[in-house]
Amino acid sequence: VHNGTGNTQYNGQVTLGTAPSYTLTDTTRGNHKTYNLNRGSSGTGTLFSGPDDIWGDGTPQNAETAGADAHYGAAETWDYYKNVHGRSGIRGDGVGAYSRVHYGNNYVNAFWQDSCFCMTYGDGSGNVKPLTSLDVAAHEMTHGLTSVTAKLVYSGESGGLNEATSDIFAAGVEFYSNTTQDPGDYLVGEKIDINGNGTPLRYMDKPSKDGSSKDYWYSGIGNVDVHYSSGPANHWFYLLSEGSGAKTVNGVSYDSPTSDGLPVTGIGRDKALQIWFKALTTKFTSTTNYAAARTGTLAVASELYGATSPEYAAVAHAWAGINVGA
Ligand code: ASN
Ligand code: ZN
Repeated sequence: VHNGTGNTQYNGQVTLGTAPSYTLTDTTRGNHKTYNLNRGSSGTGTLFSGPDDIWGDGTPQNAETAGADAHYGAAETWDYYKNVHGRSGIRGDGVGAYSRVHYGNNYVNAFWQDSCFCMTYGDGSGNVKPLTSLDVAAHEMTHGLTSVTAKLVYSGESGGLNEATSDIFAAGVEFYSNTTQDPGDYLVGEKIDINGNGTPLRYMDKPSKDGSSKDYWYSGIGNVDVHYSSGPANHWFYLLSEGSGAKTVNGVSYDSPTSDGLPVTGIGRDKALQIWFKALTTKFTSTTNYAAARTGTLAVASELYGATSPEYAAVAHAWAGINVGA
């Protein structure tokens, strides 16, 4: 075991797993490694290595900085799943994945691939920052989790639920990590300035604030891009966690509506995350749609808290609030 110092762009100074002397290899988290593609777009490039065990300087001009952020994001996501949900690694087998940074030129995205069991980050372009923020890392790594558990097909309603799963646990990881530089929130990608005006990529309290995502389920929602059909499920998670109406959390103001105008009382984020995790890993299948997600989460709420519990009622009310079910 060896730990070095990362000077990240998004989370300040952090501790990174850096064994053996010295590479970005996290021996306490399944040997998760972080590679430098150096603008390439295939293979692994080179494993980050260096003589001083100090990684990056907090600026994107230093090539190690993105490596430090990605390595940290993978570590926090690993710790979240292990400590909050009792799952060791994406497959639950204690084995790490790997990360690749500096993918291509001016690439404004990040992605997970089942084929390499790895995640990859672009550097952004113009004023768009590197895609290595914590919530983006957790989002991508969670695609790995979904693909080895529910295997939600990445199109139609199941695709929207797949995307929402990544956004939901991205929020979970960000609240778990909760650094002063990047406190937990119900926004996705707020650090990378992908729109160039300081707004996040997605909002969970009222998804339509991004201009494209849907707030509520409707019969044709399976026809929109999965990053927009995720909206109702993200909204469900927010309603279940925090309840409807206006609320400020960690300094961010939210105002969450419901499709029927009826109020929803939240049960807290921790319970909402437990419910979604158990539904994902024990109820959902590749073809789960919104109606089936409602059924699955209600079954989980019944198992965890009982069918007459306030938690069960809140799950039902949150689904009703996004126009799913009775
Ligand atoms: N960053 C995107 C995502 O994880 C890449 C994609 O469209 N799959 O959703
Ligand atoms: Zn995604």
